[in-house]
Amino acid sequence: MPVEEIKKLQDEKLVRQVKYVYDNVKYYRDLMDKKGVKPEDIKGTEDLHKLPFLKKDDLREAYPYGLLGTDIKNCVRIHSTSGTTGKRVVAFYTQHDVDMWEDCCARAIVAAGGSSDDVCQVCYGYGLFTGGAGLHGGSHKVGCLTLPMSSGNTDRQIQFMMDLNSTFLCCTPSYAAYLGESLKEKGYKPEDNKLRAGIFGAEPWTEEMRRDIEKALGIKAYDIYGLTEISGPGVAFECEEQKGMHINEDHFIAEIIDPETGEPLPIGTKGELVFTSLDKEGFPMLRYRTRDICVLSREKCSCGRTFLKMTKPMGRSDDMMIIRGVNVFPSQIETVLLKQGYAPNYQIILDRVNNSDTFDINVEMNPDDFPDSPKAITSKEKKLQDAMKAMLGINPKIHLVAPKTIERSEGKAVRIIDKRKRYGITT
Ligand code: DLL
Repeated sequence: MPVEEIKKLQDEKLVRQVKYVYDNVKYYRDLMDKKGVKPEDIKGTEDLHKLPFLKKDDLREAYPYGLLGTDIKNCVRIHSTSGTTGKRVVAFYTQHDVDMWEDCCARAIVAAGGSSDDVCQVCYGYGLFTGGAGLHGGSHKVGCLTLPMSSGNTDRQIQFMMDLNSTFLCCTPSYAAYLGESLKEKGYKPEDNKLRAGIFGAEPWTEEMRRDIEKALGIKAYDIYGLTEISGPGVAFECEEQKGMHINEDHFIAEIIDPETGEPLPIGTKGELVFTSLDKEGFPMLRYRTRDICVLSREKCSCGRTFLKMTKPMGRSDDMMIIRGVNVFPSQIETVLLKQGYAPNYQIILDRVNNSDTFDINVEMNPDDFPDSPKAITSKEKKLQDAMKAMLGINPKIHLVAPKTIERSEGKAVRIIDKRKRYGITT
């Protein structure tokens, strides 16, 4: 579609969607009223900046139903991702929303060269996480033979990949790298598998990692971006050019803002990505601040697609970490520590070993609750680890350390030591 037509479509959809949200979502109507904006003030995309932002904190405040755009009986699905504290983000989908989302994922598969001739192995997690369901739905829409593997069980992944001749692989880039290593360990060469392409996202990865994965698996590796609040994977996807991801602009408007001031920035400037969903019914987000930092570009793409492109996220404007594909906030860790009777004196150490993230948390013991035997310490560590697993969904290694041994900083506490930075991983 020519860019002018995309703009016209967005203008029309935006006007309709703002009215829909104003009429149906009291929480957002209150935000608009507070800012003195009425639906009639929004005549097209040039008026977008007049609308208030939505942030992760709003989602927590409105949890669980406060941002629903329609009666709950019209919704057919939920998915969920981490919140900043105990409350997770819960997103609702009508059948129309699921269809639109699956179309977006289907586009990603087609852009990577997929068709109904392909066997698509989906090893993103199935469940509350959007990765499995999204790529699964997209794969069906394309007509691929879909292998709903979910994550883990590497031996079975490899057996099915080889026996059922998988041609497409959908998983996190770190799991793709791990599969590559595991295949090698089992004595397979890259040319022994039938894989042609992989669609990898949900966590930051680098061009070096892309080359490694392509070499190890003998495939083309494509990036895919998305977030639960806006639907899930497929908000943006890479094409054959493998240089930036096309944003599905018929469904989402992308803006870049200054993360400090909230002011919109021109295309080509680095800043925080903000999305407006144009036709979602269940969980319609207007000007949702993703906290992902990137650059947008309208340069002509050799694939012929006219959709705006985004670079890989280059970092975040908040303290969210992505560990083994799972979003983790330090505030969640603090919530657990306080509930378990610890002071919030802790340090998170992240590293990457054999393409897999390691996640350690050093926690200071309380001076008045100092276990006197190694066995008692181990048992306390285990208890804390279980509580962390319940909150975060992944297992950190807990190390209880003596009181006052974690270095105090004069300014902001240094809570996160991310050694993955040396591999270019920025969140
Ligand atoms: O991670 C959706 C997804 C699933 C995307 C499968 C791609 C593939 P959330 O759990 O809500 O949703 O996490 C969203 O993950 O704001 C980014 O910070 C990060 N992220 C997602 N895709 C990429 C990517 C899914 N390709 C958050 N590169 C987003 C870097 C990514 N970071």
